Amino acid sequence: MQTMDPWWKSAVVYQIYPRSFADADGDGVGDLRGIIAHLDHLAGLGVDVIWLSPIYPSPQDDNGYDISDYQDIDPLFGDLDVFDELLAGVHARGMKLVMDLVVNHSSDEHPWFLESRSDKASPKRDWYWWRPAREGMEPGTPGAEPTNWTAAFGGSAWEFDDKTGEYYLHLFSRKQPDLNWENEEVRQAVHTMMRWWLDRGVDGFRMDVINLISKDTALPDGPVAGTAVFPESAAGYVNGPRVHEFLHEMHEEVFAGRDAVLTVGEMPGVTIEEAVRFTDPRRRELDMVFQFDHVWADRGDDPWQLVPLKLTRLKAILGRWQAGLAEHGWNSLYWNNHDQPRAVSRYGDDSPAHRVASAKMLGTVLHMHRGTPYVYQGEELGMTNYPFETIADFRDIESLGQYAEAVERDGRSPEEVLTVLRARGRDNARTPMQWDASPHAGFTTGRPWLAVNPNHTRINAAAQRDDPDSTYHYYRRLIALRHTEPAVVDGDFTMLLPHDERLYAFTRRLGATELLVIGNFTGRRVRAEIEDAAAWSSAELLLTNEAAPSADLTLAPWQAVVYRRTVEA
Ligand code: TEU
Repeated sequence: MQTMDPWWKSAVVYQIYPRSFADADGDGVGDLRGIIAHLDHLAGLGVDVIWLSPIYPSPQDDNGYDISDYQDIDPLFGDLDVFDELLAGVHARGMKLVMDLVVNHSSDEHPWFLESRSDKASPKRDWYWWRPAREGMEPGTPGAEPTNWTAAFGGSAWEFDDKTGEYYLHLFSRKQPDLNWENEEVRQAVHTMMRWWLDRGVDGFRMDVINLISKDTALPDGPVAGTAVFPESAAGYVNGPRVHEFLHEMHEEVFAGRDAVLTVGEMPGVTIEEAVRFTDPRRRELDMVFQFDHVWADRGDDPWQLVPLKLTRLKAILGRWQAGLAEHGWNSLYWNNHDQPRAVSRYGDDSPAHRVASAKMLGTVLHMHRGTPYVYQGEELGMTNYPFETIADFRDIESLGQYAEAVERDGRSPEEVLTVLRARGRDNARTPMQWDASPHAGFTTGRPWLAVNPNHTRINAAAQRDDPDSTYHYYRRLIALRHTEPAVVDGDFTMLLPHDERLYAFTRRLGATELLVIGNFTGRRVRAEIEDAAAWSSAELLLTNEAAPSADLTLAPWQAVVYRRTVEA
């Protein structure tokens, strides 16, 4: 069937975290030549788009999410010539390349901020958020910050600057001052920079925390979050008053006439209603957004308490997003990224008995939803969380900041805090890619910046490429299914068994084609009590990670099945 769909509806995106992907020059940090050397791994997997986490010049306070020059490459990763080579290599293999756009904030070492900070009368003063101390308070003393907002990595979101006696706003680290999007010159500078990258040949942008760019200019105090964990409903800057206007303007200024690009906005705290507005094509803002509801579903009121994730909760959340964006807009689908623990360790079972089956099951369930799936590097190998022992094993500014606050300031026990960081910390996703069984997993010949997971001797790309039953080859088939079966792309979504704590089941329907997808989220055999079970069990089995189920649709531990049948139109 011929559809008018944009190309990215049938695409699969692969996220590379360059620092941890492959190191070609032996300094222990991944680089662009390392990526070039492994492009065939990605082409072989069949992905359509590669998204690169930031590679721009940066003091690396937050691993590149603090940018000091938007139009160059950090020497750590290469230079613009190597970048052009990478881009050509990606395009030659029929794939596209999407850059990370981090413009809610810059680095405090960006020339814009240096100028802004230098003088209250600087022409760039207003490019950032400068404010005096709270009225009647002594500048620089505790409680004198202009608002009670907390930064995502700990402490106040306001940093006092001696030089001019005022505070600047930073929703993340103090080395990531927030840009002032109210200022038209800021917006124009960002648009110009974006056009420069598109003219160079890049195929789109993943936009970092883009729903935080519009602040309520009254800067009201917010509900006190009380912790370093990003406050979900923070007043004043989440989905702020002008965010739609700014993104529409960006669309007109940057993307008009460039139909082949992909735009995806990362949006902590976005609601379904807002997401529809951001992604309804008639509004000309973004193609899709990353929402956080499902990755925050195991977060309690007390951030140092691990809340077990109920499958019914996960299904309710993702089912709501499927229904909410069914008519207008489009979903991004992801289990993990560079900020989240490894999917198989969080939602599956990473023990030797069940790791492979549960990794494949998770991939199946995610990719069969309606939306554009994102694969995070190593997910296609079933890579797991890392066995962190002490806080000294972590490098992430967020984990270190949270630990300092919880243990040193609030007096929590180190073990209590470490238990949560082991399960949820961002460094789980950032350990080096496991290419082979050699020392340092083939990631580097030097000393890796973050330890390689000791399980790389068992879990690595080389072994999986040679094994047709591997997670890697299963992902290949899964990705191919999206490219060949239109119902995966365009079919309606209907959730089944919403109250079942063991099975994730749904159908997809397009014209006369109906797909049934079931994932067993347990290590036990479970019978799927769905209508038509017997009929379905004799339908065409498009994909499964285990032997075909019996006629009563009893699934093996962590089994996934995708059936297809033709129904009366
Ligand atoms: O993340 C924004 C965000 O809200 C979370 O994913 C964040 O990591 C949070 O602290 C999780 O607990 C984006 C980037 O993906 C992240 O790597 C950056 O650190 C952050 O923005 C700042 O640029």
